[in-house]
Amino acid sequence: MKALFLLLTLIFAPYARDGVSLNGEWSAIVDQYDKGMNKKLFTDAVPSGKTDFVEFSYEGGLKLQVPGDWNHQDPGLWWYEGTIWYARHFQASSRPGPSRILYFAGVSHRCEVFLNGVLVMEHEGAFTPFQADVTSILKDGDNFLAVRVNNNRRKEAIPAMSFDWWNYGGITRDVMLLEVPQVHVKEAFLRLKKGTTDTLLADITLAEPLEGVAVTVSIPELKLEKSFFTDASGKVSGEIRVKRLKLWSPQAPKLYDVTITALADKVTERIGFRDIGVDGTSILVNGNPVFLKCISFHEEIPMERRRACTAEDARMLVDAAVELGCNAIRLAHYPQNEFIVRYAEEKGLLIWEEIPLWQGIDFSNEETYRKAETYLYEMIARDRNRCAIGFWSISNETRPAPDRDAFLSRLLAYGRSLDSSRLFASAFDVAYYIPEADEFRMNDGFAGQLDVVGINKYMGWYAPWPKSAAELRWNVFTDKPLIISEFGCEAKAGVFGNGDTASSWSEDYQASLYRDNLRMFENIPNLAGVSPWVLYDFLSPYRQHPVNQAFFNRKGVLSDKGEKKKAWYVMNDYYSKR
Ligand code: GCB
Repeated sequence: MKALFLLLTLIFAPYARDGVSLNGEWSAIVDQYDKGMNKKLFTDAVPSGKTDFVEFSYEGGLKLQVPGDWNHQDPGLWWYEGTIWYARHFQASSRPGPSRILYFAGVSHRCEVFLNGVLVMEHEGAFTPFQADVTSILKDGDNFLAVRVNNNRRKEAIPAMSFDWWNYGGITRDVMLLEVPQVHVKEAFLRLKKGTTDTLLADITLAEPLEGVAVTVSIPELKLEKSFFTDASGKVSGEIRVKRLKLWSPQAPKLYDVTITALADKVTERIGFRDIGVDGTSILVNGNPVFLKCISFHEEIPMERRRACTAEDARMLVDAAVELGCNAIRLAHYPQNEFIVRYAEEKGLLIWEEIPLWQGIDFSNEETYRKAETYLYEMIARDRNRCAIGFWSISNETRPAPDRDAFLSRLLAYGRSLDSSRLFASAFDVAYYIPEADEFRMNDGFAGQLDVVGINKYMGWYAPWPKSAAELRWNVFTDKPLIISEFGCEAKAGVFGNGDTASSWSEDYQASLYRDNLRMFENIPNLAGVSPWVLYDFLSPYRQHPVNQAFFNRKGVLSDKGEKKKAWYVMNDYYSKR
């Protein structure tokens, strides 16, 4: 069965649209042997006649909250990797006129969506949204929505067979049924024109290819209103001159209400404007050099062992980054939910956002490449109007090889064709100390194509110190801004002493490793920012030490309970002085 309405498109401003939330309690069936298609779990079967019966039934069974991973909702599902069917009824009106768009903000990792027994879409990729126009399938009154969700790891997938975070499954983000005029703003990209401080660029596409339709952009706070007329494909592209525009920056994260009107459609989004670029080895925001005081975190609430999925969760994570003294965050290792991105933008944090192209990717596989393009498209389409995003990162810890180089070069060109207003980056773990040269070097041709190079370097943990930190020199892409995108080590909160012994898992060892690394960073001439790994201890099946880890990667500067480790204070002090 092929999906009927699969569209590689994402509606502009879904959260600002009319519609109903389909969050809440759903019924679920654990389908370990994947029998659900056969058993027609996309219908809400009831026995017909005296001799019929139903085995696989949603009636009286498991209930799961949406949004939310399934793992933390039932002890039996903590380790589950496989298929679970989700289903619910909802009421709708099918009055003629508007289009109905069924929007999923994120399902881990892949799913098929059935409305009233009809397959309306398939999607793969845990961390980006997808949608289908279901106008012709929606019924007046009761509707039955079923989703087959699968979180198996796969060789050709992104990420692939293993990754250092918990393999949460489920409908982990919001589900909405949007109601929009048939001719509506399908896509819009508003941004500051490069090299200017008073000119906006607008690219807007309507859902129908209608020519000559007036599309109006207004920003009431600036008393600005400008109309354009669509071309034969229903698109407008134009420039808007603005007086007294205040630019967004980490110090002053100014956002405006921007309204776009086209025929019966009118939608308002919060949008900010800023320029980001590179000058030699500096990163410039609105022409001013910015040193990234960054931190990474996973989309996880470690105290409750679950995925973060609400606005409140977003505040918890982002506020912790702000308290540490950050002006930037790295959303590791995947696009996190919109609450996180939007709240970080309001707080003035620059964002490094990446697709989960994390180690172990099958670069020789064309199917995998297609998945990477889809991921990149969906990340950029969702977030291109978020001015806080300064960096699109396309990979983490890949090794130079002909198939990898070709894959990433092609992906980078594709990304640049979608957005030329931001910096493209990746994180690498192939910078090494070369004893003969007595310096760190990196031999990776692909990295040279990027605007910003991130280096993950675990000196004192995965790599022993060859000499003292103060003596170590760096010679890595010295013509570009270099970010130390990861460094750190594990420490168990509350364990002290043995500050010179890694296997002590002590806060003292972690703090002294931080001090040494910060000392070494002074010798990186092109250093444009640092991002310790990581904000909170996080769950990962990699982390097996029964006493010290118990499935937590303990590299957090905060423990899984939110306790500040000594390294937190080292970092906070460093950031307060930069
Ligand atoms: C890395 C990865 C990150 C891991 C980290 C670690 O280099 O990018 O995902 O969690 O190391 O703790 O080993």
